[in-house]
Amino acid sequence: MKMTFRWFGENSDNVKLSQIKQIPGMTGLMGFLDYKAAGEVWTEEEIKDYIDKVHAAGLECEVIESVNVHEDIKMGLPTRDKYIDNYITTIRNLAKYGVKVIIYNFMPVFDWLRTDLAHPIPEDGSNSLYYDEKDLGDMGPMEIVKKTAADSNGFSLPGWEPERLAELEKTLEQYKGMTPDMLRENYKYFLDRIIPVCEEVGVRMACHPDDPAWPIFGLPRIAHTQEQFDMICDLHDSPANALCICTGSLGSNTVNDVPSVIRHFGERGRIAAMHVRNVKFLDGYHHFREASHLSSEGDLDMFAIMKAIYDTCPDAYVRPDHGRMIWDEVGRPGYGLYDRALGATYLNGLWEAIDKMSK
Ligand code: CS2
Ligand code: MN
Repeated sequence: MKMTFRWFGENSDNVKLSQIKQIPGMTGLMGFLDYKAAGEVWTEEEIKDYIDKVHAAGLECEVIESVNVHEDIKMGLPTRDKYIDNYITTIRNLAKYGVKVIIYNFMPVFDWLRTDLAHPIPEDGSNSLYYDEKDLGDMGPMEIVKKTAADSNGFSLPGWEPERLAELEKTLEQYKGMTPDMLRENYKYFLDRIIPVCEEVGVRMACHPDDPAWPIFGLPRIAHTQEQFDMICDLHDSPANALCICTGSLGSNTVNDVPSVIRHFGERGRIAAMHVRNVKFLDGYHHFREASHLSSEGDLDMFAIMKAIYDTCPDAYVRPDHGRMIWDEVGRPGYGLYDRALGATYLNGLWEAIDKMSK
C-alpha cells in the first residue's frame, strides 16, 4: 500500500506540498493538472513541470487522477477518434515521467454530484459535502451546476470545469435515448484503443465509480455496482483495464457491500487504486452526508475495508478521499488539508495494526 494525497497544483490548491510532506507516512500524490479541459493533450512540458515540483518536495507522483474523457467519446460521435488520439498521447507523455496509474471515470456529463458542498454537522460544528435527492428534484441540472460553482470557494472543482459545463443543455439533449448498453459499447471502443498502449508503456487505467452510485437526471450510468464493474472488466480483458474503488462513492448506495466488492476485484488483480472515505446515511431515500474517516462516525466499516485491501490488493495506491472542513480552514470543498490528513493517519494506523496482527 502506498498512502497518497490529491493535490491540484501550485495555483489551484490552498494546500502546499511542504504540508503534504509532513503528514506521517505520506509517500506521494495522486496528481492532477486541473486547468486541462477534457480531450486536450497533457503536454510533456506541463507534466514535467508539475512532477518536478512534486519530486523536489520529496514526494512521488506515480498516480494521476482525472484525465477526463471527452463527451464525444462517451457519446460515440464521429469526432471521437481525434479525442482518443489525444488521450493516447497523454498516456504516453505521463508514462515518460514515471506515471503508473491513471484514474478516470466514464460518467456522462457530471463527475460527482452533491446538493450542498458545506452542510453543517451540528454534532461538532464542522461541515461536509451532502446529498439529498429531494433537493435535487427541486433544482434540475442547470441550477445544480450554478450552485456548485457558486459554493466552491473560488476553486474550480474536478469534473466541473467551466468549458465542459457551458454546453450543458445541448449535451443533456444529445444523451437522450442513450441506453446503458450503448454507453458500454462506446466505452469498449475507447478501451480497445487505449489499453494496448497502456500495456506497451506500463500504465494501468483505473475506473472510478459513479458518485452517487445510481443514475441521475435520466442519464445512463454504468459504473456503480459489482455486476457493472464485472462488465467493465470484461469489455477489454487486461490487468491494465483496472479499477479505482472509491468507498464513499460505491458506499453511498446500500446495495453495495464495499469490503466484499474490494475482495472480489482484488482477488482478480483488478484494483490499481483506492479512494477511502466514510459516508453517513441520513433519514429518507438517497440522503447522506460525508463523515470523517473513522468507522464510528459514519456507516462504513473502515477496518473491514482496509483488511480487504491488505488481503487482496496490498500493492494498491490509497488516498484519503474527501474530508470535512474543520478548524476554520477555507479551501476547496472536500479537499482541505486537515481532515484528509487525519484520515490518512487513521488509515495508516489501521494498516499497521492489521499488518502486525497478521504476522
Ligand atoms: C474524485 C473524483 O473528488 C472526487 O470525488 O474522487 O472527482 C475523481 O477524481 C474522478 O471521478 C476521477 O476521474
Ligand atoms: Mn473518489
